[in-house]
Amino acid sequence: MTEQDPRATTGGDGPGTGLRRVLAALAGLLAAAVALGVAELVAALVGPASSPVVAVGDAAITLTPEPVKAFAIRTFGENDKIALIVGTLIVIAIYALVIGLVGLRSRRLGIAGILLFGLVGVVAAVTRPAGGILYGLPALVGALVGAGALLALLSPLQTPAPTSDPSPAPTPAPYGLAGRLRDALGAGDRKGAGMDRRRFFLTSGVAVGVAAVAGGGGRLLQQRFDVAGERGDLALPRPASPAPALPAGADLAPRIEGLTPLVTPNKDFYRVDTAITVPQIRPSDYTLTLKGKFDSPQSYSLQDLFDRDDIIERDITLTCVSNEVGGRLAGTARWLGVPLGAFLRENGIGDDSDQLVCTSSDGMTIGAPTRSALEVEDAMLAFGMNGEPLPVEHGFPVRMLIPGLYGYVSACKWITTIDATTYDAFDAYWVERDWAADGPIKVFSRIDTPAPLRQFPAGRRPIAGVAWAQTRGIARVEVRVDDEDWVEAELSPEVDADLWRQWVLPYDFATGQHDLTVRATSKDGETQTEERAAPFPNGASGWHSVRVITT
Ligand SMILES: Nc1nc2c(c(=O)[nH]1)N[C@H]1C(S)=C(S)[C@@H](COP(=O)(O)O)O[C@H]1N2
Ligand SMILES: [Mo]
Repeated sequence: MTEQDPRATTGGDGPGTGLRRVLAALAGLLAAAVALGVAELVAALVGPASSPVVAVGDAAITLTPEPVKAFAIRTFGENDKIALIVGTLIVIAIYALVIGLVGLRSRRLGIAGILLFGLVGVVAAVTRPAGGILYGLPALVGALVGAGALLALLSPLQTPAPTSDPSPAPTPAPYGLAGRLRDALGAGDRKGAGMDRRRFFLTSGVAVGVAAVAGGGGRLLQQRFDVAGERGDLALPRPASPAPALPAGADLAPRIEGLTPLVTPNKDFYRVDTAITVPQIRPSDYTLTLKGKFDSPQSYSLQDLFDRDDIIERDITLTCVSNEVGGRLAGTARWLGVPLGAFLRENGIGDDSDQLVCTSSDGMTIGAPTRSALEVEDAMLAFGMNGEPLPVEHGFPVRMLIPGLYGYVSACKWITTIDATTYDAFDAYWVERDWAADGPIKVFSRIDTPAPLRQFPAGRRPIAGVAWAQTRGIARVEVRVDDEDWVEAELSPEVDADLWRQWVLPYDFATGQHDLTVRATSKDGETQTEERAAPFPNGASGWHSVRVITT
């Protein structure tokens, strides 16, 4: 901003100088911060999912076209939700700057802008599948307080300061911090500009304080919804049918650096879902409700499920349809739960149901084929994962698992309802977005080591990775280096057809650049196709290849 007499360019109350505009934009930003902070505080009363930032982000996920979503998952991976929140905040910040500028010209328009912003938050929150009318409260209260903050901040920009002292001496002491700030920013541009900078900065300070205390306090209070404590106190039942012991040497990973371990620790297990705030369900509040085509639909508490005498424990590999060739959206765990087929039969499921619509506490719907639920061995309603209650992000307290199907049609987390219905009657969430209604997994293999574009000295080193074809099992994995013949790799001992298998092939690397390619064959004789397909709409296909350089 160039120094000039502000009175030369504005007539006092007009939209004014560059500085006035900068401060007005700042006022918009601060008003938005106050609105969001207050909304977080109110959300602490209503529930974390009612926070407007979360609700808007959540609505954005629902409304975003699949290709954009796929791009986001590709680009940000499991940080996609953080990216979304940051993106939402950036959009809000830009909007807020504009609101401040608009507010300088017309307060009414500025207020309308903030209320519109609140309305978007209200609509997003109220229309969340798990939301009710109360969910609109945080955005509403936030917007009202934010509008007040905008008025309070704009007012000093449009009223001259009371001119008691015509030549303010730069004596810091009596002014305090605000005074010094004013002096620093106001050098050469005196009170006559028609604004009261001192009052603006004081009000700004208050706004920052309110935003920080309400926002920070709100986030803190929202933690009272956390169920980590209850989860920690939960004792899992013992399985009537424990997982078969792993054969000696079942896991090749300790021998081979960079190879995926046979069992994935919970903290490393991939996570894919649409939940920005992870649903928090108290074990004592949990009910699983059956509806639709059952003889006499019932409800079950967590204790009812724990008390059963047919609990199974199984090692199962779970994979995601969004996994790219070479991707890592797959994991293996030891799951504990109720055998699904027995449970459904005992409740008299009708043979006219071909789809189980599973609903989670946050309103997600996952449509699983009834037939697989009944017939696939080891399909279950799981409540234990690697010896612990399900981690909250992985569906606490109960989720479904059906080996051989991608998670989006089988693995409903935070499951609260199973509706025995038909494909004709209902399209579940992903199917509505044109993903395939059927989700059998494809035969898949991946090179874990050497990593792509690694440079290493020529000589012998293992090429290794994992391969899977759940329910069918892996019969063979072959590796090709450059244009040489396919060579069969050594497989880890087969534990169960529902588990992935590790494979390894020691290879003598000559100096130069090499392309390594892998392909797997299932026990029923299907060799992975070379034909590349993107994950949409029914899972990626194609051989995984990596290029390495030896020196
Ligand atoms: N409630 C709910 N369940 C869900 C999803 C979801 O978005 N919401 N995503 C599904 C998808 S696409 C996959 S691949 C698996 C992932 O399970 P994980 O996060 O435990 O690995 O959960 C499935 N269950
Ligand atoms: Mo998935």
